Amino acid sequence: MKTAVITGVAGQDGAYLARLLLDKGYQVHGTLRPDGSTDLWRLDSLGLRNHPHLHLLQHDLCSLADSLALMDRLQPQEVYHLAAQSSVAKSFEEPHATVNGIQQATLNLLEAIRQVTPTTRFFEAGTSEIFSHKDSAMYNELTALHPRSPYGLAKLSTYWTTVNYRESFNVFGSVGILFNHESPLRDQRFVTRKITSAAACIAKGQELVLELGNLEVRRDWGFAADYVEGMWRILQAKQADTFVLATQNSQSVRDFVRLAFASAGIGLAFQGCGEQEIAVVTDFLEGFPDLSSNLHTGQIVVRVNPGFYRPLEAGLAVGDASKAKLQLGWQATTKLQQLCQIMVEADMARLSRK
Ligand code: NAP
Ligand code: F7E
Repeated sequence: MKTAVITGVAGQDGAYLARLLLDKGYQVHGTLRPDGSTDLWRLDSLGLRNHPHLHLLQHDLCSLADSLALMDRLQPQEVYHLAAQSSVAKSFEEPHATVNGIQQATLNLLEAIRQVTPTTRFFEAGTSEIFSHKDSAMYNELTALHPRSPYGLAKLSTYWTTVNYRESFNVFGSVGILFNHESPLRDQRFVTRKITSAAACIAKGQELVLELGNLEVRRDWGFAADYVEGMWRILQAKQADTFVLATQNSQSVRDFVRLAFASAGIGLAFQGCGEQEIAVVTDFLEGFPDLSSNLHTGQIVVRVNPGFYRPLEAGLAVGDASKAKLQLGWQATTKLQQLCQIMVEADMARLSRK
């Protein structure tokens, strides 16, 4: 039976990865914040909190001593380092804490592996935010790096730290350059879940206007459950390496809004442009419960709020995951429309349970 550590096990990816590894027969040790403030709702919703092979422990990622002790006690074969302040928007508000926290955590874990368990395989959750996102090219493992947010800057540093420990110290350190991946377990501060939860509330008759920032930006959005499979495959490879995980398709935030509301049975039309843009209800789609008593055609359900604009926007993101397909046999299988449907249905079900 293999032993794995997942840092940030209570996050979106942590929960899905824990389920994957437990299903594969691993003993999983999942780290939580040291102050006991972590909400375990995602582990609960996957029915994992009391799994006999899932062991939760508080861990201070900023302490090298804690990471040394962790490796010494558990002697894990694999470490999946997922814990991070993962919001790009928040990183513009708290650049120092974001950069410092992300850099220290990766360095401490790699140093603990180097000193204590040098054969442990290490996965670093890298990000497409290390790319500039300024042109229309597809981004792959060879693309020049140019982060445009404090979060991207921090992850650029952890990318190079992992590569450096691989090259200098022969640690099996691999990086997944992960494009956006979403799910019903996504926090609502991220735009997809913000949209799907609002679409569900509006369909249920709540009077709400969804306020969003830039509707033009395009993202390569996949399903988190597909991406954790990619993380596991990255650590099963013969050699440590770097892999892009992406769907190879991009859609705009506006497209995502349309798909999400359609998944709730609501047809929309966008009107106006820039800060004046709004979306109104045009019709109710067939195959859904009658929504006409909850909302009416012409009702404004989306408007732009420039307060959600970012100081610097990573405008376009499309990943080229052909290396992962060729070498790992991995590809994203869930289409965006399917993903929207999964997320909206989960949000509707949550509202029905309240
Ligand atoms: P997430 O849902 O925000 O989960 C992050 C986890 O890290 C949470 O459990 C959080 O704990 C924990 N954490 C945050 N700051 C911490 C700290 N200072 N000390 C200890 N724990 C801390 O993020 P995710 O979507 O699962 O992403 C997993 C990893 O992949 C992250 O490193 C992220 O940067 C990276 N990534 C994600 C995406 C994506 O689209 N999802 C794309 C590229 C890269 P609390 O629950 O207590 O806050
Ligand atoms: O924004 C735009 C916003 O916050 C997506 C993280 O997992 O993926 C994620 O970072 C886009 C941005 O994710 C709103 O300007 C418009 O262009 O959902 P997001 P993100 O910044 O792409 C990367 C790959 C990671 O590594 C990160 O960890 O949507 N947008 N209006 C909005 N975004 C938010 N949050 N809220 C809005 O109202």
